[in-house]
Amino acid sequence: MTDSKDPREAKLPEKSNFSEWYHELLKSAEIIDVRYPVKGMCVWYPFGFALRRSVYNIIKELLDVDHYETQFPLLIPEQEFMKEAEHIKGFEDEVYWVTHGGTSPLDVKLALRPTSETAIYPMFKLWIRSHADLPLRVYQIINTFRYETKHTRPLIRLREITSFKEAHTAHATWDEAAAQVEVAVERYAEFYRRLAIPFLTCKRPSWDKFPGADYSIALDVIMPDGRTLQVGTAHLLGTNFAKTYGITYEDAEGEQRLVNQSCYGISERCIAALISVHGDDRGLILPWEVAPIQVVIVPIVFGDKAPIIEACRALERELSAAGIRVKVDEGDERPGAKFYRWEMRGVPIRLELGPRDMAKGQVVIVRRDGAKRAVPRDGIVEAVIEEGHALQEVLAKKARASMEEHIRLVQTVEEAIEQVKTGVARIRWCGSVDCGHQLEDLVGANMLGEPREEPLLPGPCPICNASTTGSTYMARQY
Ligand code: P5A
Ligand code: ZN
Repeated sequence: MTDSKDPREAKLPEKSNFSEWYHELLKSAEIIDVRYPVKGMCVWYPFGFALRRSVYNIIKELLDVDHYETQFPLLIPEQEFMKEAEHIKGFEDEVYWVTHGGTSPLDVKLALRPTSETAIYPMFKLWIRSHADLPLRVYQIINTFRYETKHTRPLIRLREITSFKEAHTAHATWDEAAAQVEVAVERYAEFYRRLAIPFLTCKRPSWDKFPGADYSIALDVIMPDGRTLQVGTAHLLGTNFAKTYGITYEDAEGEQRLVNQSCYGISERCIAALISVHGDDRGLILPWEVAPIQVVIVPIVFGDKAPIIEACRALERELSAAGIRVKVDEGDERPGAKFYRWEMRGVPIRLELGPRDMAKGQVVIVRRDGAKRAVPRDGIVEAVIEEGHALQEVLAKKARASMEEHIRLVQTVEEAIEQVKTGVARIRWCGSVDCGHQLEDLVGANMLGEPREEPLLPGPCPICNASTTGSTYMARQY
């Protein structure tokens, strides 16, 4: 699939060398091909796309309960795009414009959606008539385009976001829209729990909220180098867009009222987080639920090949019948080369079967984190599923421990400067915009916002000295 290069020759840098490890792994594990000749635009390898599919199936499953899936056009007419002032300010430098049809200039310039509020809300105006139409919840999984000027990175900062899952909702009241934001955060939390990825949840400071929102809640994952990756956001839009687009409903008393809205989004950054949080020096480690291949069977051949291969195929049939995504590697390479290849791709479980195992009526089961045991051939399906779920636990625990190691409560700006070199600092903050900006400047890191968990005892804001229980996370962000 890659160049004709033997995968054994591609040496994965150690994970402690995170950036190089990440880029090499995307290639060696066949997730993303970065050689497409447009900056910030990448190609999914089939294996990467299979992973994307299983990950996005979880999001769909979580949203399909009470959202409608839909699809809106990629192009947005200039006059619609230009209606909401805050929104335009936030996005105008990032928009690609279509200006021509063939050689003729277009009468109306068309924006390539950087996100779809301005495509969807004019239609919401047509769809929503009365309180009976509310709440309305839709989502789509589509590509969006942002002319990012910061350094682009595969899966992390793209100019074509290929897998933008955006949800948009409309409600009768502000409180209901705010409650929907909480529901969104909880669905995303569940999504990341299923990927065994721990995260921080913060309300972003006012200067970092989504353009056009009243407030924004973000989920951040701490990457192995201590920088954070924003892997999802939920925004309370209130009536800001409803006013601009005239989205009203008739209430029970026959009055026309503005709807209150929320929106929330996730991109392929969730795959970047999955790869980065769980992977090791040997490659990917994929949680059982999302691994495109869950089990690989490697025949250990001594002497007569045929009976071993036949036994491996029987094993494959049995596992496959139980709904497990399994594959026998019948290739001619030595087992070591096969181990290497499937470890790189993060296959959660490897089964080894040789003549000696057959004689003993057993199979050797090796989990991707290294745990190894022999199990009776008869109970193999149960054992495999048990180990698959055990791996999930191991990954979740390891990831949580690593996240906690990366967070430290600090008292002073100096300590914060030290801490953000390798992780996330939690520091007191009185909540004033002025102190916030000064903290960002002095520490040289971004403010993620107020942690939602346990508040602190009162102490001085490091900038203005006012006593406060308020605090914020600070980190260098991707
Ligand atoms: C919410 C969905 C929005 O666009 N409108 C509809 C709202 N929010 S957002 O925060 O701007 O984007 C949602 C999430 O998308 C990821 N993201 C990106 N991923 C890859 N490359 C990019 N250039 C990029 N920009 C944003 C982030 O995870 C963000 O939280
Ligand atoms: Zn202060």
